[in-house]
Amino acid sequence: MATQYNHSAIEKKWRENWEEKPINVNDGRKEKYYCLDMFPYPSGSGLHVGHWRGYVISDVWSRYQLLKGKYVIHPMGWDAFGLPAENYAIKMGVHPAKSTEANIRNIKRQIKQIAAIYDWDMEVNTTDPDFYKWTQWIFVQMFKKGLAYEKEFPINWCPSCKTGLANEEVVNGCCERCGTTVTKKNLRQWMLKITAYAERLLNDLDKLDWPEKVKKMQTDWIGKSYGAEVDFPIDGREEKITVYTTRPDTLYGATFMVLAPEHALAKSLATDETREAVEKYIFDSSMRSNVDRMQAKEKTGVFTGSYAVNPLNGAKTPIWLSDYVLADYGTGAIMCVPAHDDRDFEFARKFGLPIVQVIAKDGKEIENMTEAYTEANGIMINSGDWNGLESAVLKKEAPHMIEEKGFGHKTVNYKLRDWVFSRQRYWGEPIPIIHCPKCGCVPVPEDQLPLKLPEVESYQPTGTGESPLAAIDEWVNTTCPVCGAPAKRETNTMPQWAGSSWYFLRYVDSHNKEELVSREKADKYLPVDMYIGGVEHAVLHLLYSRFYTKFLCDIGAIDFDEPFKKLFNQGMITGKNGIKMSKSKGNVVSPDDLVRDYGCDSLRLYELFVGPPELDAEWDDRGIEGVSRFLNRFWNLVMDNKDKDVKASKEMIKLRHKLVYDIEYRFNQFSLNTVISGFMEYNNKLIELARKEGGIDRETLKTFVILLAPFAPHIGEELWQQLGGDDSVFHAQWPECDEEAMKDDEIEVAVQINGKTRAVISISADSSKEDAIAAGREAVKEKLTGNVVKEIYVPGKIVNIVCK
Ligand code: ANZ
Ligand code: ZN
Repeated sequence: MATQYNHSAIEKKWRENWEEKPINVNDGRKEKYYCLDMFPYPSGSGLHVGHWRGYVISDVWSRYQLLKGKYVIHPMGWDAFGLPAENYAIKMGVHPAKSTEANIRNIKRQIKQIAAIYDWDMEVNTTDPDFYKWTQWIFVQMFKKGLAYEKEFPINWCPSCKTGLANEEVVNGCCERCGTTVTKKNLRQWMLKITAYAERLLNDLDKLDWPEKVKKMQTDWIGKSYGAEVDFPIDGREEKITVYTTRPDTLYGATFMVLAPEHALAKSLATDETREAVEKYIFDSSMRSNVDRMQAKEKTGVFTGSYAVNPLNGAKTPIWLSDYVLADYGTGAIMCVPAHDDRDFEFARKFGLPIVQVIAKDGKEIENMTEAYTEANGIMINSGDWNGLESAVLKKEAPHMIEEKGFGHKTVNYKLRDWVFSRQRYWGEPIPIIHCPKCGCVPVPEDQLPLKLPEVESYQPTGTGESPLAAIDEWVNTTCPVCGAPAKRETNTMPQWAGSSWYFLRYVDSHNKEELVSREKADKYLPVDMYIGGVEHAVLHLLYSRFYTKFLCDIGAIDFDEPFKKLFNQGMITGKNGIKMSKSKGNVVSPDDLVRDYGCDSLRLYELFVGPPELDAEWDDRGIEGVSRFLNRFWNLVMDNKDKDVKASKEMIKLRHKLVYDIEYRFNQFSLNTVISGFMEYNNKLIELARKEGGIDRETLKTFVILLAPFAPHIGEELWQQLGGDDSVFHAQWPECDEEAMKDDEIEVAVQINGKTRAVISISADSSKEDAIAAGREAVKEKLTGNVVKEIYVPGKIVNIVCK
């Protein structure tokens, strides 16, 4: 027997080899393939086996493209601004740049253990001034186009992180980072007008080869709906209240109105009797977050004392305030149709308001309504001249009718809000704006970018809604770039998403001092062909990146408007019983020991073997034994046969082509776990055939080694060399499958009925008994009389059907 498989020696040897002479991914190749990982936040706790999975998937896919002859772009970098580094700084007094640097060093060491073909020359770090210069530059371009603007309004506020949050960062009413209940605070904010792109962000989803689930999440997040704005005059006053409704067909059923407590008219609608209650209600609601308000178990509200007039029938409807109506959706005011809307029904029941049914199934009114009739199909009743119309038809026509009658107009609404883009924290990109008393907001001139983060004494946010930067007088006080007058710098910083919204563009030209990315390189290497990462980024990062890309396309910086052609979401690796791996639960499995004991190649295979890559999987260390045993057996197979110099039999050639076909098919289906089990099956088949034929030809061995190499690159290179391959196995040709060669041989079989030959059929040589009998019956089905009592197959010779 040849030498034993020694993973440590082999892996060490090939690491050193690749370090010295990196695998060339470019030599003269024409077609590019950009395969991108979602870049990590360099946290202090390092990588666990769950992080490995995504990186192994992307590396396997990249190496496959390389073997298919493409020029592969496969970069890695660091999303390094953000709260954890800053919170650590507050606690330990270490500058976030210092701890970030140490974390990057550690994670980079761990990532290198995976042996992925990252091009480290492309590496980016969002906290590097040479990088964030361009993050700031993009902001300035948006400012110039009116897409970055200032606004004072109640924002989501995390009292623990002491910072404002985007809607996307609030999960079930709590801060996404620390879990504290989010409240409201009135603050001057920088906003990005992502809503200007709502329609394109929605429509262009069609162009993308993304999981339907993610597309649906983005569609829902953008939330387009059609409806009408209807004006209700206020009884006895000049002003009108405009409501937004998707159901103008129910206008006759509007028995009261509800305004958001923040509505501009809310306070003024109060009368002497109601003023105190109204003001208290407005104050109380200001303390609650949107999500909290939407999910509240019990509806609350207060009557203003004023009435509005239904423009259709002149009915006087009481005006209430309630915080189930959101200030920043539609017009912040609604007409309430309790008979046909659940929330309105609940509110009407609680406060004893009238309920009038206007849509009826089969035209019959419900006697005792116990819940809203929310179906849109039925016949109109109690609706004046609309009576008898079909509600589905009316729903479509009502907006036009309202427009014609002159008390409203049709509208389209989006749930998508503009993006709250300022944070009152230290560890982020300074917003490059100067506030001049004469000129207003003036962007920092582009030749003065990057505007670097200054040193501070305390990283603690002030808690007054100002960032720690506000405490540095020398930095804050400056002069206006336009008029030279004394002026002040903006002290807010950008959210963590700023750098990750465009980093993928920078990789392909990461050293460029003049431009964000040269047009030449952008045209040649972008956009991303395959993006691999967790599904948790379905709306946040992936929506922001699409927005940035569209903007940069609009200003001519790049020539495409979707960043990621294809998206793959890998499932999570969990601890036992599906529990998320975390330090606090003590169930984190570190890759380090597994690499030491079994080798990198075994761990790579096992990461894929645990289950379909798109599904979550429970980790069990013991499973790695199985793949490690396979690598050993494969090693022995190649080493035992490499020098035998046998000629491939017909059967061997067939097996080789079947192997190529099966592996490639599964690979292209992204069914990576079944690729690994395929390797195991074919390894066994080869062992068996080799025993029968006295050996395996070199081409078959080489073919298998190439197929395996993307998954287990060290053993791939070593066996390739052992088989006499010069150069790297990754410069070999991906094997082609010849479907003709794969076909099974045909043999002739006689079909008999009660021992008499009635037909001769030709079937594949390795047909099963069932297949042979089925084919035989089919061939003689017209000659069969009576009941079949028995069927016999003499392999390769006869099918005999016994009838009575
Ligand atoms: C009358 C009506 C009758 C409604 C009915 C619904 C059913 P989407 O589809 O999500 O856009 N609405 C409007 N503005 C609101 C706000 N700021 N806060 C809370 N609710 C608001 O929902 C639109 C519907 O939600 C609107 O249509 C309005 O209630 C309510 F049988 O008007 B509807
Ligand atoms: Zn000025």
